[in-house]
Amino acid sequence: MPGYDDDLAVQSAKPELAQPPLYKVVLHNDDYTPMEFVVEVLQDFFGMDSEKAVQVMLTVHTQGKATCGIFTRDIAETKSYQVNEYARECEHPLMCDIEAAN
Ligand code: TYC
Repeated sequence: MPGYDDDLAVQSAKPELAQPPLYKVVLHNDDYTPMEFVVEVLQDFFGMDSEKAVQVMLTVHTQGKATCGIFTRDIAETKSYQVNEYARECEHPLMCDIEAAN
């Protein structure tokens, strides 16, 4: 079959691409940030619908922290930075950071 050997050669020469390391963006509880503000942050920065945002906010409130999303390092760092900047701008002590996911 014309091209058959060539296709095989291309396939077996294809290098395995390593997956990039992933990082969790983690939100921490505090006693002062209003629940509504946290829900707004989860919707605006992590694209959650209101039901999911309330669920994650309540997990942080009751468990102390929760994961908001899992991203490559650059994106996780940027999200965490933007959340912290926005919280400070609004004068809330809300804290976001990142943790290795794997
Ligand atoms: N514990 C806060 C309160 O009772 C609510 C809160 C939830 C704060 C999640 C931070 O990441 C947080 N108002």
